[in-house]
Amino acid sequence: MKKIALITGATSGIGEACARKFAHSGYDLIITGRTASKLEQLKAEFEADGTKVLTLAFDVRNSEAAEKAVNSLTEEWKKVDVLINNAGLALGLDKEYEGDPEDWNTMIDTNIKGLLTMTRLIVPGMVKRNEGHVINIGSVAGDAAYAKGNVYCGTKAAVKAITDGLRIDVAETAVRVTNLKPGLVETNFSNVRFHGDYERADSVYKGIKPLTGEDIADVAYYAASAPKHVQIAEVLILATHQASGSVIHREM
Ligand code: NDP
Ligand code: 8X3
Repeated sequence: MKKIALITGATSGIGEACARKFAHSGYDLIITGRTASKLEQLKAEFEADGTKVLTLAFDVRNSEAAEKAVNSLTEEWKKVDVLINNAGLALGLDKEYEGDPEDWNTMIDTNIKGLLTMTRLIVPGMVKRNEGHVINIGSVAGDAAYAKGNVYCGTKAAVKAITDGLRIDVAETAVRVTNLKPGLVETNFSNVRFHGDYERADSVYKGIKPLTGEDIADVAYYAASAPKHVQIAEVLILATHQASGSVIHREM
C-alpha cells in the first residue's frame, strides 16, 4: 500500500488541488466533503491514473458523522500518513457589531471545531505508530485582523494556536505539524463568502494575480515530502502584490 493522505474539503479549491497533487505524487487518497457527486467524480479521475481512492461524504461540523465515517475505514486505510485539515469557509464581510450570528456559528463550527474533530479522530493513530503529518490550512487572516474580517480572522487565529498546541503535544513523537497560511487564492471561497454574489466575489481578485489552489498544494506537498527530521512548522504564502491581509497592490 502506498502512503495515504486524508484531505477534508477536497471537492473544491485548495483541497481539490491538494488531492490532485498528492494523487499524482504517489499517494492513495481519502477525500472528504459534503458534495458526494464531486467526490465520486474525483475518485473516477484519480483511479483512472492508478490511485486508490476512498470517498467519505459528511459535514465536518457533525462530529458523530465524522466519527462514523472514520470508523468505517479498514485498519489499513486508518493508517493515514498525511491529514490535510482544509475544509473551511468565510461567510460575510461585515462590521463585527453588524454581523450575522448564524454565519459566525458556521465559521466557528467548521473552521475550528471541524478541524479539531478530525484531529481528534486521526492523530491518536499517528501518535501510536509514531509517524504522520498534520497540515492545517490557516490563513494570513489569522496573523492579523483586517477590516470586517473579525470572526473569520478569529477562526484562523484559532487555527494558528491550535496547530501550535498540537505541535507541542506531539513533540515527543515523529509526528509533524504544519500551519499553511495562504493569502488571496482564487477558488470558490469568495463566492461562498458573499453567498453567491459572483460579481462581488470577482472583485476580490481584480487588479492582482492571485494564488491558485495548485500553488498551495505545491507547498503542502513540499512540507509532506521534506526529510523526516525537517518540520515545516508554518508557511505564509502570498501573491507577489499582497503584503498582508490588508495591504494589496492592485493595478487597475
Ligand atoms: P472553496 O470554497 O473552494 O473550498 C472549500 C472546501 O471546504 C470545499 O471542498 C467544501 O466542500 C469544504 N467544506 C466547507 N464547509 C464544509 C463542511 N461543513 N463540511 C465539510 N466540508 C466543508 O475554498 P478554498 O479552497 O479557498 O478554502 C479551503 C480552505 O482554505 C479554507 O479553510 C479556507 O479558509 C482556506 N483559505 C482560503 C484562502 C483563499 O483565499 N481562497 C486563503 C487562505 C485560507 P463541500 O462544499 O463539498 O462540503
Ligand atoms: C482567506 C484569505 O485574505 O480573504 O483566508 O481572508 S483572506
